[in-house]
Amino acid sequence: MQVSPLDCLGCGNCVDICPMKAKGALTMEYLESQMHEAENWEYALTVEQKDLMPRGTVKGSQFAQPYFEFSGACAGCGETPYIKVITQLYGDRMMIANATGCSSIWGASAPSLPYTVDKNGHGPSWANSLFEDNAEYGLGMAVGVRQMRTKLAALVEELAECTNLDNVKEAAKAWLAGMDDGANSRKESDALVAALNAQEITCPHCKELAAQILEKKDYLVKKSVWCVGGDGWSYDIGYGGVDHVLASGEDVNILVFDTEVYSNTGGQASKATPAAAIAKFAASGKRTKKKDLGMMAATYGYVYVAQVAMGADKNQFLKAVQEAENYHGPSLIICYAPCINHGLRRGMGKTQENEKLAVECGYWHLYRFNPQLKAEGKNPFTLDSKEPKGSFRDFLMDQVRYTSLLKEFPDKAEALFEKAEADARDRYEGYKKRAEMQ
Ligand SMILES: Cc1ncc(C[n+]2csc(CCOP(=O)(O)OP(=O)(O)O)c2C)c(N)n1
Repeated sequence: MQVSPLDCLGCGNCVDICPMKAKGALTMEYLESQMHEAENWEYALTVEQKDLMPRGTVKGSQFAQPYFEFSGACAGCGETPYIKVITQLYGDRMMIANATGCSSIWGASAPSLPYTVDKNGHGPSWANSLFEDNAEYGLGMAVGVRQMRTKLAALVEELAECTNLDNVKEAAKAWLAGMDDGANSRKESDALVAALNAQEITCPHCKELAAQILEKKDYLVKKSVWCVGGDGWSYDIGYGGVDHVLASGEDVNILVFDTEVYSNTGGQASKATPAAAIAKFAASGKRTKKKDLGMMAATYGYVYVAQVAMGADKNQFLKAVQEAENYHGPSLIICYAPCINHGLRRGMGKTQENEKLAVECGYWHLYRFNPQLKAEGKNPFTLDSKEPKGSFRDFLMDQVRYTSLLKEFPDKAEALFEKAEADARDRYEGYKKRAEMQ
């Protein structure tokens, strides 16, 4: 692992949460004194990347190449770390539909794009669509890919039956058996392409089939389709589309960066804004409860749902991402994302810690709803948050979006703070009951 000092935004989160912090493994230093690290960075780019540990683990994922680098996000942004890790797991076969919002801006800071490729030229495909139809845009990608792969499967099956070349037959059968297995489909696709290219196929029918398969070879690899965006998109303006895609049953992953406001346009209230928070259009503090998007989606029963906060529990986040991706149906992952709009008193170098505190005091909850467990006769709902401890009020008082309520509307503040805490407690109690159901 190597840091690129010339690209570092200087937020300091890495130092703040480094497990070897006490030993001084990472420290913040002035750039001028770190130019040797820039040389090390150049060298690191020449070293072949290898999976030193299983990629699905917190440590192992960090040895994998990110397909997302040097974004145009604010220093300490709570959104970008989530997508960076997801690209480390699936970047070489990801397709991303991005709703307009901060994520479409840091995701395409023209003229440079943070989504990148590996030495084979593989990387995520990315495009931005409208606020009001981004989930449908991603669904279109998934349906298009499904059509292409269904056609490919028919061609490969026909080839496997017709050919009398053993290695072509074997490669075709292996691909068919594992075509929906994301982790192995690259290997089997490469093997099939190599077999088709290496062999002198003489049978005219097989020749024709091989040509058609090679023409569509980009679709041999199982794709990982992601619709991403903020809470303004998913809870509000694009909600109809999100709901439609979740209901469709298609293999699409929806990732929500929940900053609890419309961040990119300056912090307007959304249905994800909790009671008492000050936001535009809620200048005297939001009066109503935060919408529980996750539980609404869970009512379908066949949608994978998770609520995560990387800074609180990296393992739970990674587990949720892998369960969602492996689930051959719709998935929704809601990520808590601290933002400059929150006015964190301790600064944007503490956003990861802020996620941890949010979960500890019961402001944000971690859970997973996995329909596959239901099929096994188990409770599909797992509550990953512990019983809240620590002061909910202290958590609020560390953020300008709440303290400004106290300053500007002292007569209303107390009741709204109490409501915010009661709302969060209510959610937690509901989750607890759900988790205890047999
Ligand atoms: C239909 C529509 N209304 C308004 C806008 C203007 N707009 C662009 S980005 C944005 C805010 C996005 O907020 P959110 O989805 O929460 O994402 P964040 O910026 O917080 O990541 C708005 C209102 C738009 N693009 N489309």
